[in-house]
Amino acid sequence: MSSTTACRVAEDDIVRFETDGVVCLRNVLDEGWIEQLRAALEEVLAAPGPQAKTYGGDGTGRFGYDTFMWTRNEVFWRLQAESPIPRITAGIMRSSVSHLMADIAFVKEPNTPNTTPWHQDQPYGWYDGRQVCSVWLPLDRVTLASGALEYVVGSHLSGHWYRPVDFADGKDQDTDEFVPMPDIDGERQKYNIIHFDMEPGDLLIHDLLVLHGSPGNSMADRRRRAIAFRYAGDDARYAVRKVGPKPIWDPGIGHGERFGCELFPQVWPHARVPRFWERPRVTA
Ligand SMILES: O=C(O)CCC(=O)C(=O)O
Repeated sequence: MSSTTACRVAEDDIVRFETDGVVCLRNVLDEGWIEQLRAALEEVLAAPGPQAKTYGGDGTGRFGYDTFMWTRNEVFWRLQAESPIPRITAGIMRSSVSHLMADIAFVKEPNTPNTTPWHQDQPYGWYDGRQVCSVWLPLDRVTLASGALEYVVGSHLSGHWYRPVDFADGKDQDTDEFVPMPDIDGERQKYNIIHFDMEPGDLLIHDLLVLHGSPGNSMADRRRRAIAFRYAGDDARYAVRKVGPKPIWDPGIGHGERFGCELFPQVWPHARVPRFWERPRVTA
């Protein structure tokens, strides 16, 4: 398996990530990776994990979600061990290491009206620090009509952490930890909103505090399969939040501790991990 671009990240791309909160890298993964990931994703969808969810599905498409797939399916792990992605994330974060925090599938089947509400990722996530990022990797051609991600340019620098939003109803989760989400769709003209049309093999890398969301998939004949990966670098620490998603099992580290444990492994420079997919474990 080879990449079609060099693994090193151009300074211009790092600066774009730092100023806009998002950068699109073109043609990073070759067709071999995409085919393997498509097949692996079908296996995961057919045998959903303990935190899988489905939104919609009442005769109008389906928005499917699953996570920690690398613990069950070796292809998701091999992407970390053999593709250029982990090294790129360390470069983008200007970090000497990259730790994998989670992988997440976001699948919008044809004719899925469900939007992804505007949100930031970090208030949902178990990571504090500024050397953090997400990679979003589509397995189909993506346009706004099929559910491309939209971003509020520079919003990661606002200084605000917004309340996590429930993907099912778009409502803020009530917590005193964060401030309420602004009504971005109600005042779109106030914001600098961008999106990227993408091909399989392209990567979107975003700061975990940038505001983003996506429309439904209005295409009748095209799926919108995407996988996201969260990474943390040198300054990141494990965070236990009052609300929002939790890791798939107890990682065995406490609030404020460094990453690098079995559930949040170091992926750059490469390190060995327990082969969880060979001995599935029972989760709560
Ligand atoms: O694919 C989507 O619609 C949502 C992706 C997303 O919000 C994320 O990766 O943080």
